[in-house]
Amino acid sequence: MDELAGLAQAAGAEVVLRVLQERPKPDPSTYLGGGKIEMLASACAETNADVVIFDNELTPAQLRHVEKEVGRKIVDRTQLILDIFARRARTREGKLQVELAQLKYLLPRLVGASDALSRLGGGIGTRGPGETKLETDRRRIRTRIHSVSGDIEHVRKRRAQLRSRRHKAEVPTVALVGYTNAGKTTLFNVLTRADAEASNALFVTLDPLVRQVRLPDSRELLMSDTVGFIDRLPHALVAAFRATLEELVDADLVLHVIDASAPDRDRRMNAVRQVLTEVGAMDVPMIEVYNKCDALTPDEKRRLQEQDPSAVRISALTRDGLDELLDTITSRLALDVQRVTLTFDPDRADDRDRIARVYRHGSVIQHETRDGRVSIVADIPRRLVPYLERT
Ligand SMILES: Nc1nc2c(ncn2[C@@H]2O[C@H](COP(=O)(O)OP(=O)(O)OP(=O)(O)O)[C@@H](O)[C@H]2O)c(=O)[nH]1
Ligand SMILES: [Mg+2]
Repeated sequence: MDELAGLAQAAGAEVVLRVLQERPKPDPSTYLGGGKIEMLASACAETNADVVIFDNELTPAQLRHVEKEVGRKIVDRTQLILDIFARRARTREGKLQVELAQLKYLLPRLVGASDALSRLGGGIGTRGPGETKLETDRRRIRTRIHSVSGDIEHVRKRRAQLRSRRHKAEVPTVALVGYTNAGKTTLFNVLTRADAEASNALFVTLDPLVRQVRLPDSRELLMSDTVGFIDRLPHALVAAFRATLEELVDADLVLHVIDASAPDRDRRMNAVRQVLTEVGAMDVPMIEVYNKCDALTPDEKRRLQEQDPSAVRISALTRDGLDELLDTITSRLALDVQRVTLTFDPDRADDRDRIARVYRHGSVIQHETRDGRVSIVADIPRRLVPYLERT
C-alpha cells in the first residue's frame, strides 16, 4: 500500500484514505463485497475523494460495477502505472512506447463498454493519447497500434545500428538496472559526472541515457541508465519498452542496483529478475550492487555482509565503496591492463587501423620502426588484446 501511495503521488494525486478488504479472493463480478462497497462510497463522500485506485487489475465488468456503486472515477494499478509513464515520457520514442502500451491495455476493455474509450489515458493526469479520440472505434485503435508499432520498430533498428557501431569501437557497455527509486541515476551521475534528474519519486527516468566513464590509466566504458522496474509491471509496458530494454541484452555487464535499505528488498530484487528474464537479459554477466548502505544500521550492514559476502556494498550518496565497485567492474570486464609487444605492417590499411586503436585505447611505452615493420610496446586493456594482435 505504501508503494501504491508512492505511485499515486507520482501520478499527481494526494492520498486521503486507504481501505483494505480481507477476503479469500475478489468477487468475480463486483470485485468488493456489498458491505465494503457501501462503506467505500460513504468514505469517499466524507473525504471528498475524486478517484479510487485499486492495487490490482480489475476486469471491465468489475470496474463498471464499482464505478457505478461508488460514483467516483476508478483506476487500477496498471492504468496508474501507464499514467505515470505517460506523464514522464519526454522523447518521441518514450511517448510512442507508452502510447502503444496504453492502446494495448485499452483494446480488450472496449468490449461492450461504450464509455470505455473515455478511459483511454484517463488515469489521474489524463495525458494519454485518449481524450481527443473519444469517438475512436476499435478499428482505428488497431490501425494506430499498427502504425505505432511500425515507428517503434524503426527506432529499434536504429538502436541496433548504434549498438553495433559501439561494438566496433570496442568500448564495453555497462547497463544499470534496478527497481524504481533504487538510486540508479544517482550512481550514474556520480560515475559519469552527468547531471541527469534523480529524485525521490517513482519512475523518474524513462528514456535511456548513455555516457562515457573514464577511469584512471585510460580504461574506458559506456554506462547506460534506463527505466526502473516495479513489481507487477504491466505486461503491455514491458512489451512496448522492448526497444529500450533490448539495450540490456546487448550490454557487456549489468549492474543490478538494489536499495539495501528497503524493507521489502527481496521482493524488489525478484521483480527485477523477473523482468530481466522476460526480456532475455538473464545471460548477461551481472553484479549485484547494494546501494544506500549509508542508511543501514551497523547491525543490518553485518547481516547483509553475512548473507552475501561477495556483494558490492556502496552508497552513491556518500560515495562509499565506489572504488571497490569500479575495481569489480574492471575485473569482470577484463579492463585491467596488460603489457604487450605488437608488430605491424604499416603498408597494410588494417594494420594502420590497429596502430591507431592501440594509441586510442592503450598507453604506448615504446614505438619503433625497423625494416619497414612497426613494433609497439603498450599497456592495453586485457579484453582488447585479441582485437589488436595481428591475425
Ligand atoms: N540514503 C541514500 N539515498 C540515496 C542513495 N542513492 C540515491 N539515493 C536517493 O534515492 C532516491 C532515488 O534516486 P534515483 O537515483 O532517482 O533512483 P532511480 O533508481 O534512478 O529511480 P527511477 O529513475 O525513478 O527509477 C533519491 O532521493 C536519491 O537521493 C544512497 O546511496 N543513499
Ligand atoms: Mg532514474
